[in-house]
Amino acid sequence: MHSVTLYHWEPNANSGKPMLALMEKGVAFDSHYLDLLGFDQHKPDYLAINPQGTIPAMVHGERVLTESTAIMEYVEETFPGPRLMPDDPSDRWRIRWWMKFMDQWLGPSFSMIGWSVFVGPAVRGRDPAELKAAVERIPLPERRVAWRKAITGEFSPEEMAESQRRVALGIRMLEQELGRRPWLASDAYSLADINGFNLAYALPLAQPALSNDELTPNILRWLRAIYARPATKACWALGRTNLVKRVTILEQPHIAAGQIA
Ligand SMILES: N[C@@H](CCC(=O)N[C@@H](CS)C(=O)NCC(=O)O)C(=O)O
Repeated sequence: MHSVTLYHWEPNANSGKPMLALMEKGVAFDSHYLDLLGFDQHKPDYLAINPQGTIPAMVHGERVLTESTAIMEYVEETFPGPRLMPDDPSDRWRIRWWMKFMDQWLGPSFSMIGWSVFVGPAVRGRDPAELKAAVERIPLPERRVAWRKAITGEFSPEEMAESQRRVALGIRMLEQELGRRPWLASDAYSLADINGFNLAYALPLAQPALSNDELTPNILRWLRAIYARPATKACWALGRTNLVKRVTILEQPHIAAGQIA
């Protein structure tokens, strides 16, 4: 039994951020896997920890922490191990700039596409009455709306087009920024890279027309460098679904434009 327990789903998006930060720092933790597709996050045991019913949450001693990026910063500041935030104020600003951009603007668009192509189809075939009851138990109204749309496939063409526009713009911005330095926001590996990898690890598979070795060589170099890190390998090994197995696309030495993986 460790002093840290992390409640998480797959090493993906918000769950993967504190998972990977803990592993990079070498912090031992009890892993409590919640099956998001089985609605574990809305069950009373977990709501007692995070009443919002969203994942992840971390318990450190008596303290309960939520919000994945804020948890990563807590992990960085609380535990010894390799630094994931540099000292230089302008680097720290750039790291936080990118994390805010990804959390508030780009991430929700990736998420909408992911929910429409993965989460929705994964649960849609279940008993409708059971699904209706599960959705009614969701505490946050906005999450209830997201689940309803994923289940019924009712993301509107306008909102999907806006998400795709943001993803395309976000890819261009990432490619440009990664042409300036080895890592996303500073010369050393940082929380911004952990955040970005969780969003973009399957980019060449999810957006093959926009991201590949020919169009976005800097993004591909960056993703492969993060995937090669022992902490990333250990973290992704905890994945149980096909969603996170998509990371193995990064084992291909060259992903050509138009390649069907
Ligand atoms: N801002 C929160 C968002 C947490 C969140 O919405 N997590 C998603 C998974 S990536 C979730 O719990 N979805 C389950 C649900 O809505 O039922 C964070 O960064 O931790």
